[in-house]
Amino acid sequence: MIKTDSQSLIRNLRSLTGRPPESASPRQWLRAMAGLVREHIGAHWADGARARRHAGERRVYYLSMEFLPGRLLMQTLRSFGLYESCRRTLADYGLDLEVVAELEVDPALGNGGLGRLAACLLDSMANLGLPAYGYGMRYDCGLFEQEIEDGWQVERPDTWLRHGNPWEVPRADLVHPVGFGGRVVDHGCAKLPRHEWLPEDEILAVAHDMPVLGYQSERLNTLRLWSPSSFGELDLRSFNDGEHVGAFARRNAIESLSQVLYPGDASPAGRELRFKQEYFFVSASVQDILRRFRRLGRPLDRLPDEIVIQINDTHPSLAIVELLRLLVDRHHLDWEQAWQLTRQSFAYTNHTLMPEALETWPLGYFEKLLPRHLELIYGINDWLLRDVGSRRLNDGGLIRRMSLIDEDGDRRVRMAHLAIAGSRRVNGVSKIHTELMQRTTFADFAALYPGKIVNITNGISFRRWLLDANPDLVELLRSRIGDGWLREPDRLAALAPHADDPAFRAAFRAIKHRNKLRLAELIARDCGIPVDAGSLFDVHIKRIHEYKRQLLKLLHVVALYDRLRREPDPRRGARTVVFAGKAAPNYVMAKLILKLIHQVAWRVNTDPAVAGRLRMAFIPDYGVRKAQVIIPAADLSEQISTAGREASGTGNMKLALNGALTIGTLDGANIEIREAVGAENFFAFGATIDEVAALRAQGYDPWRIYHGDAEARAVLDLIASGHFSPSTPDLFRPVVDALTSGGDPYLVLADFSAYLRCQERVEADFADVEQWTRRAILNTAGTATFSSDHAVRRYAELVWNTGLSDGRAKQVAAAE
Ligand code: 26W
Repeated sequence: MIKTDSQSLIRNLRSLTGRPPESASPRQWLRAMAGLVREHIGAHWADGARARRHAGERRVYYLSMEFLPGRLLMQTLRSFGLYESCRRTLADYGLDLEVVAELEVDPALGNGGLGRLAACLLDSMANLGLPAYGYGMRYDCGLFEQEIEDGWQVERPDTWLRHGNPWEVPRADLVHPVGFGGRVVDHGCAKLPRHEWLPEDEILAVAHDMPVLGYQSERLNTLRLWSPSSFGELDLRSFNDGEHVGAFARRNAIESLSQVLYPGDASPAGRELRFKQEYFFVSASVQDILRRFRRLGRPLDRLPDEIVIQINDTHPSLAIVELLRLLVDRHHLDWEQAWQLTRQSFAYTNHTLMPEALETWPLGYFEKLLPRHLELIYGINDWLLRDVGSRRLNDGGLIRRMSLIDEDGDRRVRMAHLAIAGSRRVNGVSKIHTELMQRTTFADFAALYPGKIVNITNGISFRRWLLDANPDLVELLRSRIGDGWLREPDRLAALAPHADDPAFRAAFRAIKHRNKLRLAELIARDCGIPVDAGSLFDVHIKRIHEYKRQLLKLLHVVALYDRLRREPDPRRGARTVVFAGKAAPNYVMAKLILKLIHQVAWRVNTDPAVAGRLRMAFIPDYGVRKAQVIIPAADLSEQISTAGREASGTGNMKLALNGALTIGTLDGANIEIREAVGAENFFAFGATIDEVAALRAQGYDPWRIYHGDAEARAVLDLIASGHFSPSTPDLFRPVVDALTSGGDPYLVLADFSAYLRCQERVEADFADVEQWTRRAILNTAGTATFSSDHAVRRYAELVWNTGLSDGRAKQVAAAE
C-alpha cells in the first residue's frame, strides 16, 4: 500500500511538475502531494454528490464573503492515510515533510472570526454528513500581508495564488452572467406587470471548487468560489493602434471586482466596489442554487423543502432580493408567492450590533447599479410595513424605525432589516448577544416575529484546533480517553477526572511546555526576541480594534513594567505577553495602537531593570497558520472586550480547548465558557453589560478615574511623556486623549483597576503549578460544548430543519 502510494506520489510529481524526484524542489513536491490527495478526493467527491442527489435531503447553502479554511495538506494526508508514505518518500530524497508542508499557503480570504467560523461550520457539516455547499468570492489577493516597519503596520498584497492553488478545480463549464446598471422595462399590462431588467453591463462569474472534508469520512462537500471572467476582454483594435494600456481598460475593470477582500472604503469608489462584489457573488450563487434545484425536476413551490440558504452576516443579503427577482421575473411566479418562498428559504446570522458595522447601502447605488432590485426592495418594504400596521403594533415611530429604508440623511437600505424580513430564522452567535438582539437593536422585529430570533452559540472545529494544531495533546488524550471525541465532542468531558492524576498533569504540562518552545522559536524567528518558555505565556490575539481593548492589556503591561522598574520583586513570576492581529488599513487609531504595542515592547525588552521578568512580542501577519502555533502554547487567554461589544468570540474557545485559562469580561461566549469550565477556572473581571449601560447613563468621566487612581495616572502619564517614543514624544498623545478627554466609549479606565487586581490573582495562581495544570485540563475537558459539530446540529434543528437529529448523527457516525 505504502509502496504504491509512493509510486503514485512520484508519478504525480513527474506529471504535474515535469521533474524527476532527484531534482524536484520542495514546492514541486508539495504540488505532487496535493495531486496525490486530489486523486483520492476525486472519486469520493463525485460519488458523494451523486449519492446525496438520491437521498433527497435538503441542501444547505452557506453564503459568506469570507472564508479562512487554513492549510489542507497535513490534515488530508492524515485523513487518507497518506502521511507515512509521503514522509518516507520525501525522506528518501533528503526532504522533511514538515518543512515542505510549511510552504503551503494559508488562504486569507477573510478578516476575522466570521470567516473562520464559516470554515469551521463547513468542516462540521461535512463531518456530520450534511449535504452542504459553501459559496464565496475567490479574491486574487487575500486580506493583506502584514509587515511591520519600524513598529508600523505596512500592508502588502497577499498574492496567495502566486504558485497556483493546488486544491482548486476551475470550472470553466460553470459560469453565470451577472448584470449591472441599465433599466427596467415592463412587458405586461396594468393587471399583470411583467418586469424585465436590461442590464447595461454583464460580467461572467466562473466557479472554482475547493474540497471540504469531514474527519476520516468519505463525505466531501464543496466550497465554490466565484471569480469574474475577463477572458478575451481585450480591445484588439485599440491595442493594434498602439493603445496598449487603454485596450485593457475593460479587463481591468472586470478584474478589479475580485482583486481584494476589503476594498478601502474611505472613497466612494471603494464602497461602490464592495457593493458590486456583494451582488456579484450572491447573484452567481443564487443562479447556481436554482440551477441545481431545477435539475431535480420539482416544482418551484417545493424550493424551501429542498434548500436553505444561510447568510453569514448581511454581506450576502442581496441574495434575498436576487432570489425574489429570479422567481418573479424569470420564472413568472406571482410576487406574493415568490416572496413567501424566498422568506422560507433564507436564514441570517448576525455577528455584530455595533451601529457602525451594521451595513446600509445608499439608494443611489441601487438606482445606478441594481434598478430592478430597488423596485423589489420597495415591494418588500411595503409588505413589511403593512404587516407592522395590520398588527397594530404601531407606537408612532415604529414604521420609521422598522422600515427597510433609513430616511435620515442620504437615504439608505438597512441590510439587517432586509435580512430579518427575508429569513425564516435569525440567529445570534452567543446567548448574551442573542438577548441583546432581542432586547435592543432588533426589539421591534422580535415583537413582530416572536420566536424568529434564536440563539446558536458559535463553535470551533476540534479537528482543526486540536487534531491539526496540537497533535501531541491529541496523542495524550488518546492514551486516556481515546479519540471518540473527534466525532462525539461530548466525550471530551471524560477527561475531567484525569485532572486529579499527578502523572497525567505532568504529561499535560510537558506538552504545553513543548508547544511553548515551538512558539518561542517562532517569536525568535519572526520578531528576533528571545523568550523564556518557563514564563507565563499571556496572549492577546485578534483583530486590532478599540472594543477588543488591546489598550487595556497595554496599560497592564506598562503598569507591570513600572512596578518592576521601581522595585524589582524576585517573588514575581516571569511573564511573556504576546500580541498578534491585523488593523484595518484605514483605521488610524488601531494602527497607532499597534505602533504603541511595538514601542512598549521595545522599552520592556531592552530595559535591564525588568529583564527576565517581563517580555513582550508582537507576531506579525496573524492568520490561521500562526494561530495554530500560538494557541496550543498559551497559558492565559485575554478576552477583555468592553461588555456588550464582542458578539461571541471564537478565539476564546480555541484557547480554552488547548488548556489556556481565560481572563475575560462577561461578554459574548466568555459567559458560556465560564459556565462550562467552572467559574473557579476562569478569571472574570470588569463591568457587566448592565454596569456598562449604567456607567454610560450616569455620564462616564474618565478624568475621575485618572485623578482618583494613582496607578492609572502614572501609566497614562508615562505614555504621554514620550517615554515609549523618545524621538517623537507626542506620538501617543491621541491614544491618551482617546482614553481621557475623548470620553472613551470603550471604558478602558473604568475596568483598569479590576483588571490589574485580577491579573495579580493570575500571577499568584500560576505559581501553583499543579493547581494551574489541573485547571488547564478542566478547561480542555469543559470546552466540549463549543465544538462546531454542536453548533451545526443546532442549526439543523432550529433553523434548517434538515432532520439531522442526534439519532441521525449517530447513525452517520456508526456507518463510517
Ligand atoms: C465591512 C463590514 C464588516 C464589518 C465587520 C465586515 C466584517 C466585519 C467583522 C470582521 C466580522 C467578524 O469577524 N465578526 C466576528 O464574528 C465572529 C463569529 O461570529 C464573532 O465570534 C466575533 O465576536 C465577531 O466580532
